[in-house]
Amino acid sequence: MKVQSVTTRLVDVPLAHPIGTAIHSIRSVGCVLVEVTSGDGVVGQSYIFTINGDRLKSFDEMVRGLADVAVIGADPHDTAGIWERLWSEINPTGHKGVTISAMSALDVACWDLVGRNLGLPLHKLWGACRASVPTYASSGLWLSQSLDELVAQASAFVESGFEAMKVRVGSPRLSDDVERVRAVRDAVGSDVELMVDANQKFTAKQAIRLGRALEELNLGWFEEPVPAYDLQGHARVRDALDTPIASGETEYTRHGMQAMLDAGAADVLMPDLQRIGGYSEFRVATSAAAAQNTPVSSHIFTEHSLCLAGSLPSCVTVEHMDWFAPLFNESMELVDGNLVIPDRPGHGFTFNPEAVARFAL
Ligand code: SMN
Ligand code: MG
Repeated sequence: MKVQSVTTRLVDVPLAHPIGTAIHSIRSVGCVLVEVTSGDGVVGQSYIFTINGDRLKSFDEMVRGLADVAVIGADPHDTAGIWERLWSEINPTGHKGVTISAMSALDVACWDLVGRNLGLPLHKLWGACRASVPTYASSGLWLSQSLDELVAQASAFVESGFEAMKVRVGSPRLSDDVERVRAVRDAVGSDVELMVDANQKFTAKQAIRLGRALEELNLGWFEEPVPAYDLQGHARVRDALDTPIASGETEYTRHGMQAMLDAGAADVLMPDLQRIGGYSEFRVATSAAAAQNTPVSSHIFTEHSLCLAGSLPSCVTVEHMDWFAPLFNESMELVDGNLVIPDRPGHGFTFNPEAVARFAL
């Protein structure tokens, strides 16, 4: 089997409401949708995105350029060979950023094609370990929301079946963050798992101070307390608190994850499918983390991360983000606070042509 074509389409999917974290203002997610088609007409799909569609064309250009180098004409089952060829190709440009995102898109689409060609869900192809995975609500509880909005949304998440959720912190005043997280804890009760995400806002000292003030609220984790590059700062915060530290969404490839492991930066690593380098590299990085008894939790890309969670025992939870759901024919299924790993071939999600046309750029 050979890949005959790789096509891309650009879309911009608006969020229901503009939202803000400590470092982002997000109105929409601009996506490069990628379709890899074999000579006999089997298709694999993937996407990568930029916030508000900023500089999306550079991602498109990189996907198409790298597809020419190593995917068109290749056997799509040769995912490891394609990955190695591209890793070598991007050496002069760099092993982080747009290059890796484009490699991720190609890797995920090739794997989807392989699964669909064999008629197997990817978690079964890789060796399944579970039929569903714990998740936490993440499409909400933003820093840009008022206290009343936070409380209402937290209650709505519980009503819709979530048993865990994440609150963004990073307010200018520490006391405001504490008040906001406490209000959510009071609204949902002690049985719901609560996490916080500072999106790299703090210095290590500030993060320790906030982490201590939040310790009594029994958080599942404190995410990205300090800038992503500050691995020593992560480790200092981690040593100072009982609350687990989660981080890694901003890191690239096995090498980024290994640096975090070496620094003792986090209790939970959070590979992001686009930044880690696709399914192949996500699986490598997760194995390295598991060897150091460090679990992972996938960052956004919920639909496309379910097959990973279904085949990686050390993936303890997946982040539930609904931003990309309008693009797909299939919906994610929440049962008893867990997301069902789809038993459809490939990753199990296909682009809805009407939605793609509606959001086309
Ligand atoms: C986040 C996700 C996606 C875009 C911006 C911020 C956040 C998270 O850090 O982990 O959900
Ligand atoms: Mg985060």
